[in-house]
Amino acid sequence: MKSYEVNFDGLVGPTHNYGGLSYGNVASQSNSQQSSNPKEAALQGLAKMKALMDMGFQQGVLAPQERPDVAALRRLGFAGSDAEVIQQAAKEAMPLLVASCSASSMWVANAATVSPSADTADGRVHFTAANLNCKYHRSIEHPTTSRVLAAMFADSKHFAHHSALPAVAQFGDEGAANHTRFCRAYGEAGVEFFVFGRSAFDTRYPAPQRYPARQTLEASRAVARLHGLKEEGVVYAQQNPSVIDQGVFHNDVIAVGNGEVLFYHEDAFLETDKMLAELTSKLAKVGGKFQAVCVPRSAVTVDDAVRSYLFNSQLLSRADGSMLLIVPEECRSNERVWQYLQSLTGSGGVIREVKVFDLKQSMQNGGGPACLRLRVALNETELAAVNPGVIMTAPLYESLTQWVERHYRDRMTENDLADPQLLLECRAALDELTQILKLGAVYPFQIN
Ligand code: SUG
Repeated sequence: MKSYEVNFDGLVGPTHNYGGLSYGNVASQSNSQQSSNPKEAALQGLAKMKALMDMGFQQGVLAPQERPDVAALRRLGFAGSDAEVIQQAAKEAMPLLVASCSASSMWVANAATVSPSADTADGRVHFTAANLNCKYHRSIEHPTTSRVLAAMFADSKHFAHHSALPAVAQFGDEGAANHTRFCRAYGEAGVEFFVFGRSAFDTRYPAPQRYPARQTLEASRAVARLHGLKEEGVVYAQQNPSVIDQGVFHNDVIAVGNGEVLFYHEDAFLETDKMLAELTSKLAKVGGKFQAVCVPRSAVTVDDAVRSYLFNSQLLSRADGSMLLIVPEECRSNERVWQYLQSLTGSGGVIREVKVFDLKQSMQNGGGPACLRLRVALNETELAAVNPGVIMTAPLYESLTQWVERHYRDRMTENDLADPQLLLECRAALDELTQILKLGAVYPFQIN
């Protein structure tokens, strides 16, 4: 049976703004308070989805969330009408209003961890929503994420959904940003690679000193258990704490894998040789030939990687077996990175082509091409069971583009977030979106 990797991209929500909310994420911190352009952000994301679809890849779309999250503000004690809740928060606790307005759900690599049916004990595709509990503004995403995923992958014969892990730092889980899967073909059993930043219970593991390690080993193990993965089909590795301290807040900022290939920076992991040997032998047991493409620090420094997001690229398999790298514009403007990419594609290795996309609006908050997509490997039958409303087509691209043009503002600052009118605009837009994507009622304002 045919199988595919389907990339579901997060549609940027109408409140996209630079809130400076993510300590440890250099771009988020350094662009704090700048004015943003939600319309441009959404159109940049849609252009990438359309381009990948036009190249023949399977592409889907994941809806944004209801923001401002008035219900979350009410849980923090703000009361009155919706407008009063927003105004009171703006007056008394602006950072909380900003957090409740974040469009951070666009980075759907953090929405969930997904295990394809070929790896799981019950032969279904498993999803665990990420609790994202390291940052308040992200910790409020998972209830809606779960409803949206359930509306997209509704058929329980093929799809199993797990709610987020316990909402404590010891089970900090950031989803697919710290998870990659190696395989010979998407429909065959593979090796799932979980990368953690620290252990919550075992003090023998080192931890970063400056910035938080968002993913714990215990969370990764829990997800593997929930999904029914076999020990011989899983590899755990620890992120090098020193790269976390240099701004690598997720592993997908320093490594990306696809098929039999891991593309990574020399400094990305601890005990790299042991990890590579385990990946090689476990992939060999399912008939695959693991291939490591290591970028030496002499060619690209960790700082270059963090600034350019070279590794936050999408590594895609082409029909002839070679691979294509989708990188952000920032890679082209970094001379060393661009030079490295030229030598990589010219070297006769598996990665043959690089395509550049302008995703500046998202990049300025630390989200590159790979952050914007959730990969779901599906066989033909499973793909046919996905809600067809969320699969990208030329007409869907047209209607989403027009929807953005109709509803989005082209400038957003803190003052705009304090405007109660924004809430009404967003709800009107999202209500229409759920009809376009045929999701049913998924937002708090639609179900309460
Ligand atoms: O969690 N930025 C996100 C970026 C997530 C990128 N995702 C992956 N690497 N997969 C984060 O730090 C910034 C929001 C703000 O500051 O307004 C933010 O949440």
